[in-house]
Parts: sequence; C-alpha cells; structure tokens
Amino acid sequence: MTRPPLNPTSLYRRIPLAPHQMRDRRTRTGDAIILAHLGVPQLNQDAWMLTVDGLVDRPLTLRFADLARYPKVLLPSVHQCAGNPLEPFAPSQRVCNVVWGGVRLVDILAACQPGPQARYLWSHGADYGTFDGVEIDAYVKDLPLERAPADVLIAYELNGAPLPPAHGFPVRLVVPGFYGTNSVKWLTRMSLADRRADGPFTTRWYNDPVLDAAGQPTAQTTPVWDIAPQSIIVSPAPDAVIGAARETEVWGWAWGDGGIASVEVSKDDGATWAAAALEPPRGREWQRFSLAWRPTASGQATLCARATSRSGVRQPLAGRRNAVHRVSVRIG
Ligand SMILES: Nc1nc2c(c(=O)[nH]1)N[C@H]1C(S)=C(S)[C@@H](COP(=O)(O)O)O[C@H]1N2
Ligand SMILES: [Mo]
Repeated sequence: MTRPPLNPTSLYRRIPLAPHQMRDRRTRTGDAIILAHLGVPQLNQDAWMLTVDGLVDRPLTLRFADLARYPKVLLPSVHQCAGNPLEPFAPSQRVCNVVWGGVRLVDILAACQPGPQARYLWSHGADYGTFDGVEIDAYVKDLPLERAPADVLIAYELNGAPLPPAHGFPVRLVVPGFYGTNSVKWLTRMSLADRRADGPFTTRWYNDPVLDAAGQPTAQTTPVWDIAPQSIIVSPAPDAVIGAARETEVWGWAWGDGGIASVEVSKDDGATWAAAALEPPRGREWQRFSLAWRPTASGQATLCARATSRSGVRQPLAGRRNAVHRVSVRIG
C-alpha cells in the first residue's frame, strides 16, 4: 500500500476529561480519549482494503462494502489508555465508556480458516513515522488467540456514527477488556502467526517489567494486554468543600477485564475502608459504585477507592498504572 498522508504528522493525544468530569455513563465522542503515537493517517473509505493473511487456509482481502456481509454488532465498552509506554508504572486515568459498532473478528477469521499453528493475530495500522526516536514502518500489535475475547470487533462506528479520523477511520480493531494500545486503528492488515510480533510496539514498548516480592525488576516482562482492576472517584471533585454533618454521596466508576466484584472507599487516606454499593458487571461497561458519607470532623479529608476484580485481584495503593485514585476535599 502506498503511504497515506498524515495529519497531524506526529504524536497526537487528547485527554478531555479529568475523573471528576466523567459523570456520564456513556462518554460522548467529543469527550473520548485519543492517542495516536505517530500521527493520524487520512484514509479514504472507498480505497480502503484489509488483507487477512499468514497462517490461514484462505487469505482474504476485504473492502469496506464487504463488511456489510457480516452481522453488525454493537459493543458498549470501557476504553482505557495504558498511559505513556515509556512510564509503565505511572497511574493512568485516561478512560472512557463508549459504544463501538462493527463486525466480529471471529466471523472474519471463520471465513479465512486459520491453520492449527496460528496462535497470534498481528494487526497493522496505516500510520508510520517516528516514536521515541525510533523509525516505524507501521503500528503493529499482536493478540494471543487463546486469550482473545470472543467479542473482539472490527469496528467502523463509534457511538453510532462513522469512526472519526483520529479514532481509526474507516476501520479499527477493538479488543474489549484489553488496554487501548491493543485496539489497532486504521487497520490495513491482519496476519496469523505462530509467535509474538517483532515490532517495537510489541517488543520494546508495552511490556511491563515484572517485579519481585521486594519490588525490584526481574529479567521478565509481561505484555500490556488485559485491563487490571481500577476505579475513579467522580464525586466529590478535588478540593470540593463538603458540608459537615450533611450526607454526601461518594461515587465513581470501576472496571477491569472480567468485571469488578467489589469496591471499597476510604475517607481517611487508606487507613480504614468501607464496602461501597456496586452495580453488577454489565457486559464490558464500567460499573458505578457509591457510598453515603456524613463527615463529622471538619478539616481536610482524603478519599480513596479501590476495586477488586471477580478473579480476586485488588488495586495496588501506589506505583502502578491502576493505582488507587485519591481525592482530597475540605469539610467545612
Ligand atoms: N494504528 C494505531 N492504532 C492505535 C494507536 C496508534 O498509535 N496507532 N494507539 C493505540 C493506543 S495507545 C490507544 S490508547 C488507542 C486509543 O484509541 P482512541 O484514540 O480511539 O481513543 O488506540 C490504539 N491504537
Ligand atoms: Mo494508549
């Protein structure tokens, strides 16, 4: 494929909302996060083609109009950026909850019949350029087929409208339950392979150092795939003034691959915790939690929330991208 023009031509990032502004259950498109490492390729829907090749019996080339042959699926899902790959332990609250529309990856794969050796799906984007001083031919990510969720989407809609250019127009991958980095935008090629992809976005970046019991890095790394349990406090907002002896609702959102089982809230910077009310998981969406609070003493208070996944993993207090979110308020 000839290279499409890029606009902008380098890293483009938009993080419109702070946690206290994430009041809507469904995030409007204009409020959704945007992350493009290399710029935004300007693609033409009629000229767009997707090649599916590698370890498949029947390689396939799809044009945009061919997608209409497959059932259309709507997928409401949390969409979270793992944060700057150069700072893998920095907390990231770049998140939104949106509705994707498209066709199922499994339907496309069924049409091209992957062979028994196929273990990874390599997805290529049309973007190219330089990131952290490294020259990149194309943004490429890999997905382990045995762990790939059944609801992975080849998406062409966001919130009921065609994907905006920055979100991957005309077609992108959406891997629900995995961090955004895996959801390759401006999709041009999917290759089935028997090993992980060898580009910098799968070997150099987006592999977290595995720490030992003492918190020291080991020689091992783990790919940034599934979303770890996390929560944010939406209300009260940072530096809000809370009336003493009045009832206030502490509320927010919790999410993580596989769903969240419980959320605890602390009103004393993590010294003590109380169970919050929590919605049950609904598909891939974030879950609302809330706790009524009637402050007694006046002064400063630091609120924290921590989520535990249905598989029993609890958010760490600090030092990870999913570290506990803290909000300081004034009681007066
Ligand atoms: N082709 C391509 N796909 C990409 C990226 C990219 O730079 N190029 N960025 C990834 C990252 S890090 C994130 S968080 C999500 C962001 O998707 P959004 O901009 O639609 O929110 O896209 C992912 N897909
Ligand atoms: Mo990201």
